[in-house]
Amino acid sequence: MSGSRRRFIQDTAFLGASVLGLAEALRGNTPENDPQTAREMEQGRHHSPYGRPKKKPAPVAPAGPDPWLPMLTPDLPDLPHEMDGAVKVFHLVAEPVKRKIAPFKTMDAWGYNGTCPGPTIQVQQGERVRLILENRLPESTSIHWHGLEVPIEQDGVPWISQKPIAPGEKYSYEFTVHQEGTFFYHSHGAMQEMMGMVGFFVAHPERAYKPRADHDFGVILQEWAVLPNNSVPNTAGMEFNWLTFNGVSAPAITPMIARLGSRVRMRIINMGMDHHPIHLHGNQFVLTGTEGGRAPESTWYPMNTVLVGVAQARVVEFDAKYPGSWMVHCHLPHHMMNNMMDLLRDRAIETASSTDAKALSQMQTLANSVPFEHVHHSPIAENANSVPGFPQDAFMEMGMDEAVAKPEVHGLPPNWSAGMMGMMTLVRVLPDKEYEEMMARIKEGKKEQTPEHHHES
Ligand SMILES: [Cu+2]
Repeated sequence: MSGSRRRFIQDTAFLGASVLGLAEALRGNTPENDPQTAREMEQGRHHSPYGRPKKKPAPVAPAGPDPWLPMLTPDLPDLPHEMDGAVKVFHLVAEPVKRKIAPFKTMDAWGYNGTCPGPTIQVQQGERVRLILENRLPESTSIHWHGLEVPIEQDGVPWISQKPIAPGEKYSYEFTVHQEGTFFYHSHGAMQEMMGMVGFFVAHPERAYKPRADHDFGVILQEWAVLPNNSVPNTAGMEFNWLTFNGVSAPAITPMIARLGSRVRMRIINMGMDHHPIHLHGNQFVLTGTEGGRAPESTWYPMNTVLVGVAQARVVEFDAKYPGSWMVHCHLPHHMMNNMMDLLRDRAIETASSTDAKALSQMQTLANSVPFEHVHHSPIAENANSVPGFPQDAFMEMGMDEAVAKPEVHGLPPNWSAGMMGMMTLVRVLPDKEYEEMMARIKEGKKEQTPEHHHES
């Protein structure tokens, strides 16, 4: 870069900072009473519109990073860590995993540390991390830190930045997280990705985002092609019949619980073959971040459907002003169903000849294999079979409240589960008293539960 060009860029940066400084002064937010700005000034990163300050600003105690609000990933655990000096050390185990995605469907997927997707990693901007990967898969693997700016030798691409990690081997990644935002970790093998090898890597900001959120939830979008009577996803298939949030299909997905009047953040990441328009009922949200970090507030505008493309992260926030159990779901019609292929099979062969009795017996057959006693579906007309196009949604909905019961669904109306399939969950906005009761119920429920653990070996 030529000297004059560099100077031009410096001057431009100077001008930008000056305008910013002026705006701050006009708002009464002078650099002197803003500790962060004062510190920046001390470090020479901030330029006053009136030149350098005459007297040095009063020394500011080195403020530590802000405390952060942990993100909750429904139906997935967090990955614990230990400290080695100032380094946060995480242990990841890549391995085959049995994942129960619905009361009547368990998949043989691949994941990390007994879950699929893998456990959530949470760190704070500025921290140094060491991530030790043990490969218990029958083939080589590696981990890519999606969106993180790491040295090339930490990038996790086999043969380009490292040797593949052979079965039985361990490999250590180490880097400093200088960014904030919503990132992923995932295998860099395409088929391994489709077997489920992905997880959240959240870097909380050194300085808290404004406005602060009271709840922070994470959702991983995945899709699976599982042929009838199979448990292993067809990773080359494009006909997806199981759609999951955090590795579970509705109605088995655990609802998100928020306090009325709070600010709710949702981080959604997508590891699949399709883009998913994620829609929130009854509220507007703003897009506050992407896979690249926080978006400036000047870019926020109201919306209620956010398209989460493959490999993208979308972070939205809203004020929970309205009590109720509000749906959050992918709006692609075929992504609001479970095991679509199987259910459509009969109808494809016998168009418009399904009877109520036949449908009930089919549903009961399935119900018998899972722990619930009754099947419920919406009423149909007496002449239903004489109407071209019938059935459409009839017989697709199946209540299974008992099979998916958990504290977070307490108080939902009977047969609530019949209306929920595929990529679909609820944000339950509860007034103070109900919220407190719910939290107590969840705490109690956690105590009763024996931890679910599915190690293959
Ligand atoms: Cu979708």
